[in-house]
Amino acid sequence: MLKKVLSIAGSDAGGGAGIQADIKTFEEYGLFGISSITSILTVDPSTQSADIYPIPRDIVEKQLATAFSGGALDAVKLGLLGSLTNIELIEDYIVRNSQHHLVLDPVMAVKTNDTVLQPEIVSSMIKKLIPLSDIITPNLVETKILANMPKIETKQQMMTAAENIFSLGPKIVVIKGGARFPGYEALDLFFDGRSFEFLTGPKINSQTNHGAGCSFAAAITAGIAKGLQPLDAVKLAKKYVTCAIEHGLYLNDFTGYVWHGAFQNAQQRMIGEINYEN
Ligand code: PXL
Repeated sequence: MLKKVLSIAGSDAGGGAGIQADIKTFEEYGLFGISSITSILTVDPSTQSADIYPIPRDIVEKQLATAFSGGALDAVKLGLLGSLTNIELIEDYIVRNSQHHLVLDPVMAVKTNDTVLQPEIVSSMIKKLIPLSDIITPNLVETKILANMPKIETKQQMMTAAENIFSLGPKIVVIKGGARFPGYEALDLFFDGRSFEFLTGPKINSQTNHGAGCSFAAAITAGIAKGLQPLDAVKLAKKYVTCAIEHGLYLNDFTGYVWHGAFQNAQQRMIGEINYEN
């Protein structure tokens, strides 16, 4: 049966990250994607600085009521949350619907500028949402903040960070070291409280990586919805996102997006005939 997966996140006006990345990824995995938009993120074409416009509370609430109107979903992914009131609403809907299969991508910064966009929401996320999450997927910037560590440059530091974040209450920690981690490989770490598993992949010589973090977490969520074991979901997500980076595209001279259609050979859909009679 077709499974339903919800993304509660920001809308990326450029189309490659956020809600757009999530819905495209869910579709590629053969799932029905649903969205609750918490905020809209725009990037100024001349300065490349990002602005976040939170969606008013009552509109977020109405979206959540719509999305959860049939009860719990097969999986839910959380991304950019936008405001403190959004966090409270989301916690309420997750708890009231006994929603499991919750993947939290603790978005704090975007690639255009690595400064934390909304510091006030970090402590609320730690208190209210991290303990509810099955999998949390911080990137290196977010990992340093959540683990309270000034730098993460070695595998040992990454493991210590995973333990620190695990102690905040999620069932599984996946650190997206990715291409930012020093060395020749794109290195991620999976930790379920018992054992550590490093996932390695090639560092791709491509700048088309905007949206990679969102798409990786969305693919993990999709894998979980499909019934994969968490580690298998993470391994498949890494293949999916590596392919999406390799086949990315430029929105403009500065922003190179991952392409979500690459893993399932969407090229064939672009050139194929559409049968209007079906
Ligand atoms: O990749 C982080 C991110 C999350 N959410 C939204 C974004 C971005 C990056 O651009 O636009 C909405």
